Amino acid sequence: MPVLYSFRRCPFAMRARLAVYYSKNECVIREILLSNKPTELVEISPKATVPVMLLSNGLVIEESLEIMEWCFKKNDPYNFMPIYTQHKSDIKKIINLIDGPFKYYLDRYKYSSRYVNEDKIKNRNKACDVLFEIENKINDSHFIFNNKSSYLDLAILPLIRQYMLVDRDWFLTSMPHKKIKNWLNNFLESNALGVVMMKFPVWKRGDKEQVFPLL
Ligand SMILES: N[C@@H](CCC(=O)N[C@@H](CS)C(=O)NCC(=O)O)C(=O)O
Repeated sequence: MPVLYSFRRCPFAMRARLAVYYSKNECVIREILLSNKPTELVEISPKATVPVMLLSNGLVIEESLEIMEWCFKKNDPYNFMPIYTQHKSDIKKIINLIDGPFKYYLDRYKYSSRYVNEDKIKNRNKACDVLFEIENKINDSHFIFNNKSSYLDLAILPLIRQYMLVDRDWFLTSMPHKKIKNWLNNFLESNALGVVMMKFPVWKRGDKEQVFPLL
């Protein structure tokens, strides 16, 4: 079984866990602390960000989007890949908006105390402007492509969820993008989110391996 190094709250690690879940694959999950990374992780991936997936043939995948692709190439019971392949350049553009400018403003909003010269609310509003571009793409079925979750949902909703969590009241009452709210809400209410947010103890060498997902 592949081994997934993960950190529960990390939106990129959530991508990987969602992909394992939606592809009906299985892996061994090793929950880590970013403040105390296990040497086993650093040895296979010196950049040591999570998620990292170690395949049974020894190959190491160090980027969340690549882990997603690996999962769905192996198994794709919900047919995510055909839509992904068909709209690849649009999907990549949206993901780049989220991983680039949106994440930049999100960090300065969420961790405003770490950025002394940055204004929290200004950054919240800038991130909101980025979301406006996505709001316009959501269709009447509350999704971007077709009428069901897609690869794109798994890739970006974990980061939009993080944005919501900084100030849930503001998001629910004053965030202007109504379609984004509905779209996020579908995700928040999904079984998938419950499964991927299950808590596991921090892994250390010698522990019994934990299979993921636990259904
Ligand atoms: N581009 C990477 C980003 C992963 C990332 O930045 N993960 C964060 C946690 S959310 C991390 O591991 N940071 C390293 C650290 O805090 O030491 C991916 O998509 O996998």
